[in-house]
Amino acid sequence: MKRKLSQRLIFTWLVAGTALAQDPTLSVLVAERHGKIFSPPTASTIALPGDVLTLEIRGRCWSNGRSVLDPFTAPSLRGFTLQMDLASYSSGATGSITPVDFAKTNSEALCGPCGGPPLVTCPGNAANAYIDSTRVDYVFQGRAGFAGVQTTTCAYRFAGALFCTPSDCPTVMGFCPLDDQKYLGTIRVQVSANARGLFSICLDGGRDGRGFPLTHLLAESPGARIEPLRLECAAIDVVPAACDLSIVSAVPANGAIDARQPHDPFDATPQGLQAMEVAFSGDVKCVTPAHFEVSKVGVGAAPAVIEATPLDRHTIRIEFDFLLPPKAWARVTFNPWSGVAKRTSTCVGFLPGDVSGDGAGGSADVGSLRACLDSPGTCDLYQSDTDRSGFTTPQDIVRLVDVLMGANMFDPWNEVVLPPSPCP
Ligand SMILES: [Ca+2]
Ligand SMILES: [Ca+2]
Repeated sequence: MKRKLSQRLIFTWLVAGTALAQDPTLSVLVAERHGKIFSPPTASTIALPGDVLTLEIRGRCWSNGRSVLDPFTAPSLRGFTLQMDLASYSSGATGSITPVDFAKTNSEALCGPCGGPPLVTCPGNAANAYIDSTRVDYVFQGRAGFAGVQTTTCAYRFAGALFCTPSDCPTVMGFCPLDDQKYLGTIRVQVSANARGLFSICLDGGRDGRGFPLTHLLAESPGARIEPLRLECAAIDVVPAACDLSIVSAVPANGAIDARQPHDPFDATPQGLQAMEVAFSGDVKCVTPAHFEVSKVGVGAAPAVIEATPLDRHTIRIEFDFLLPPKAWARVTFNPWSGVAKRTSTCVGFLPGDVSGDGAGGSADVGSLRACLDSPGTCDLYQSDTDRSGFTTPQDIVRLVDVLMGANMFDPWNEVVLPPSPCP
């Protein structure tokens, strides 16, 4: 192993000084997204539901399994067969990224089940998967050959071959490292409306029923496969559609501290906020749970927003996947996906006993609760309804003292403090 490495290093130094050991590589790259052209194409991008992306298959470093491309002995490339990995179309969290018009052109009714032989009624999808052999960077550009795409199977298959004899086949078809990629094919895909998460769109590295690799390169002598191959996928992170709103207010209000009991006196089952209302600067119909991010200052994990239900034109009720934990701030951020600068947040804290909302529980809060009782309507329930009965009554004063002193099953919350609110 050591000797092999030193041979590589010497050879690398002799050939180019910068060449890196690399297997022949086929990549799926994003060349265009929603009208934005990437030059050069990129290995990763974000996309919105409904986006149409142009993907290109490119190759580099034909070296017949040699660790470094040798321009004197590298085989010429005689042909290629590439097959898209059908499973990668649904590799995100939900939804799919499929060839444009996939449902119309490759429906089971027209084409038969995926994996089976295509029916004669299958129209295929030549408009959205093709090889442009006139491109100057096409791997066989300017040479007599064949280029075609079979789209009547669900996993589209690209193929190219040169009409040449070993003596006049091109001898060197690419250099390492990355600066001489050759184009092999194009596929246009569409992100489904319900797609979310990170998709990895790939060529199929598997083998057919006879053990033949579904994606392979052929060297000059027919049937001589160039192996091993490296397959690189396009990473497409599907985020929610842009929703250009900002948070205007919330219930509980930004900076509010829930002062109620964290559980019943004789039952440790946690109690707390699992929902809040958020008002926005505009119509909330574009808001989804995926637009919210929750971070937390204090103990325990941060919850996630799992429901977003419009209450009226401007207000959403959001629900968390678990109760906001005590002795912590939860920062709820709305991400409109139209620029980091446009994010807005609201924070809510949970400190049992802190009726005054100053971030510390103590005997002064008993006085605050008395003031709430003396002047009905001046305090919110999250401050004054210590026992979570739905009303503020003298019983809440008794419960507040229990919470602060640590009576029954309560931890003592007297003199517990919260850090400052993470929201401005
Ligand atoms: Ca207080
Ligand atoms: Ca009460």
